[in-house]
Amino acid sequence: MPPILFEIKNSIASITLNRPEKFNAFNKEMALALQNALDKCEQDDTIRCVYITGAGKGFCAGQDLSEITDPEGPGMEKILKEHYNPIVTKIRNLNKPVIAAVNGVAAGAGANIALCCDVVVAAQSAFFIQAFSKIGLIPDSGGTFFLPRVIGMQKASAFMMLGDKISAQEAERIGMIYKFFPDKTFITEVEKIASILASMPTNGLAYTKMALNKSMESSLQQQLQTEDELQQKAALTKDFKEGVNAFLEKRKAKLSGE
Ligand code: LHQ
Repeated sequence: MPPILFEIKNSIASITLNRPEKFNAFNKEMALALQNALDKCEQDDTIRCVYITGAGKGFCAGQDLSEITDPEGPGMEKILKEHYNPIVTKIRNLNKPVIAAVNGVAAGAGANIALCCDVVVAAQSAFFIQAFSKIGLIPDSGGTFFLPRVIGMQKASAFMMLGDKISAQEAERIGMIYKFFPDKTFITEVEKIASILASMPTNGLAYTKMALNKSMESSLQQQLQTEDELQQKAALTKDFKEGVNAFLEKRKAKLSGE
């Protein structure tokens, strides 16, 4: 069974983590295959939105713990450097929106990879766990960067220390995710959001993402400068011209993503 399923339809790439018998826990093969799929998304200009989901009941249970004790395994010193850090970096640098479609449990690195995506949605029965503390590890995959910024230091540190199970409903309430949807309609709702994003000004969204990336570590003056630079670039896109003309001519804009 391939560790990742990859499909492109109507300008949307879907990436499915595919180790359902292990709740899609990451081993080396799956981590490298996900990196490869993200590279394809970056390189293929026909793709205008990406979503990541899980096969079967879970989204992703984090690191496959049996790989850690495997003498033939990659070894602790390589796992972050070569597996998770490049995944998080590729998602944040991808020049199109990435949706995390959390269909079931998201634990450990699985939770934090979901939380670094641009739009995080979850099925009602899904839940999130910062599972690291239970096995004596620290949260990784960008969790200590994103989670306190998204929900504040207090809840982030409590979740990370206690390893609470956070329901999709609670995650939406505290602003950890964008929305949750009933299980039955979940994939339809994900595809609706993906097709809206795929029909929007792709370059403009990429510049928005760059500005938000910088915002995490900038002063106000630096951020105003970044907005100025990126707005100049956005104003050079075909979609900006078309968007303004369509508004003035009172017609629907034909946005090509260019
Ligand atoms: C699993 C796993 C799993 C293997 C479920 N591995 N089989 C970075 C640096 C370097 C090293 C370490 O890691 C990291 C990053 C990390 O991600 S650390 C955190 C690793 N993840 C965890 O500690 C989560 C462990 N899993 C769980 O706590 C539970 O399985 C969850 C809450 C995900 C689901 O609970 P249940 O719904 O009760 O399902 P289950 O426990 O029965 O799991 C279903 C199957 O999946 C089961 O297999 P089996 O053959 O018994 O049916 C589990 O063994 C397997 N599985 N997670 N991480």
